[in-house]
Amino acid sequence: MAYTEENIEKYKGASTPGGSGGPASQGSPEHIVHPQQNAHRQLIDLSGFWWFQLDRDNVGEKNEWFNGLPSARTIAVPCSWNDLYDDASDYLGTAWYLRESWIPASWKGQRIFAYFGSVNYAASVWLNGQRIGSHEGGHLPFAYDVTPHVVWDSPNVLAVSVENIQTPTRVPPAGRQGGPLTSYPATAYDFFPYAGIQRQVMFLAVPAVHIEDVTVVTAIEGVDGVVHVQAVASSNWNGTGKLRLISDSGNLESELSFYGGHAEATIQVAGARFWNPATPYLYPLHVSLVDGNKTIDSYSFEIGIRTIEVRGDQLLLNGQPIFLKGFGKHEDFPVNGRGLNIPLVVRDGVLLKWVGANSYRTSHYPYSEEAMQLADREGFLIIDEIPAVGLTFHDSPENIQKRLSQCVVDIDQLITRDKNHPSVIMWSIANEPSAGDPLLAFLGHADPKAVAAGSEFFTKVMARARQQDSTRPVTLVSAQGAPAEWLGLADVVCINRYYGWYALGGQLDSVEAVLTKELDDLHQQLGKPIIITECGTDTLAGNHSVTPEMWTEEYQVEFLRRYLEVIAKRPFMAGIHVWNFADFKTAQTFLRVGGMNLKGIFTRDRRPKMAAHFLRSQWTRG
Ligand code: GCB
Repeated sequence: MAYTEENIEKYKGASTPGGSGGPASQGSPEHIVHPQQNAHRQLIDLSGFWWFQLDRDNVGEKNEWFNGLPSARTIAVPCSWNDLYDDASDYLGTAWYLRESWIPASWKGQRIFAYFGSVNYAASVWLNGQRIGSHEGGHLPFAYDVTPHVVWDSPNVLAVSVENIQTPTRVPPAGRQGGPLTSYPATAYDFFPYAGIQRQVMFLAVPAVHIEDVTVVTAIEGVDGVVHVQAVASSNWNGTGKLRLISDSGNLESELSFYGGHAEATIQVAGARFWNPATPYLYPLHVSLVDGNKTIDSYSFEIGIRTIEVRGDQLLLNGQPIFLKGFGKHEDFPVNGRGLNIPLVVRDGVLLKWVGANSYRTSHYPYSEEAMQLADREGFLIIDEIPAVGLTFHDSPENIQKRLSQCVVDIDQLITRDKNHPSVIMWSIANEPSAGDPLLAFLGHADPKAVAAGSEFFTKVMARARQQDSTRPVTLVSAQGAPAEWLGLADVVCINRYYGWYALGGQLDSVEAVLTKELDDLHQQLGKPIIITECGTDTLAGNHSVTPEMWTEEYQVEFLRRYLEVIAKRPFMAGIHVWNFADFKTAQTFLRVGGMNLKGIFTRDRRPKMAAHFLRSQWTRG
């Protein structure tokens, strides 16, 4: 069978297991594996200058700005718009992006996708004046099959309208409006609402019948590794394929027989090298589709053979207890904002190693795929989080239901994107939801109705996560005062604690007793591993005192010393993530000097505070 331009017609509208339906399913994104260039796949990276215009009056669509912007400025992609233009810095609304690109004639006969790594928050896409579709939710990739809309004799005009209004039905939801605690811009979370096309945009060409998805699950049998692979080919493909894993002792191969687009195979790796933070060994894996004796598509990536599980009150990596040393982080840097910053991904990896960390959480949204690839290579253990920060349960059931639907979409898309990364050891379905009024909930006065609504909500999202991936623990990161019902739903209990800062500020001598009691009670009650996923103090670099005082570098060190001491004595503690790896930008409030959260152990430009040296002394010992 030949896969020519004519044949593509046949596949239009074919229902495929990855949820795609070919160009007929216009409007809904299609699943596509992470873009790569090889003998069968091509890509055009559209990073660089685009045209840009704010649409304060929402007239762009009516005035067909998708064909050309009336008063365009230059913008960089990928990048957040906020730090580039002063009039866009606090902007919450719609903005338009547009650029032209030739698509080579050699791509005729293939399926062509427009791919977006992350657009925050809602995106609508036009190609050559045709509306292609819309996507909601920042931080996760989406792609459209644009094959029928491509033009070959002139440049293609790609336009994207991006909109980042904070509303109660989105994830994260809008924050408190009005009153002394309102931030500017008003958000429900403590990081800056950076927006725009924040990761790469690409045109991709893949064969008409192509590899649509691959899922790898690994197991350990004694000294051997077991690699189970499920592959999905588009268009309900019936045919054959090949699996090849490159090992020290040569290539390990297996045939794939596709039936209705599905195939699976298992490869045994004798005397395998298991992936772990000290030796993050990766095996190249090649998947291909074969028609007769011709390879029609191939896809390659690296895998790690490892297991992760919770047994009793222990978190086990490859059957051995593991302790997470690391941080909550942010994707945040001056000028780029939350835009993909590959040099920063590498530099942060170097600093994480330097300080002796083996782990971080993608607080409070999925990070770039480059960050995940680096974590695989460097051996970082990742708690991978959807953007569900600041969920509330005291508004209408309709609002709660809409947020639930978005969380389910987010967890599906996150697991689809990150399931093959050995570095990802846990899914986090939320950060600090509040059971009623956040301040009252923090003080332990939860609203019982909100607690019940939250339990129902989290049970559903967790069930979805476990259904999509039964190989990793699922967690929910809780604030101080969170109801025990919520903590009990997680496989690993993840708690954020600020004794010595938001509570008991300045009173470090009281921290040990309070923290000890709380951890021991929680352990007794739940019998699960516990991780402190946040603890920290705002610290102005260069601010010092003889005895530890709040905001000084000495205070940050002493605070961390107390936490490490309490945790070291408790074998059920599975880790500590200091808040935060680096100072980061947030909205303006009276709580945040210069619009910055200063809890970093590094400054925003990655200079170490005393606490970084202290942690290094603790985490690189023996
Ligand atoms: C938290 C939040 C985090 C904040 C942090 C803080 O509990 O999870 O997003 O940035 O506290 O510094 O207040």
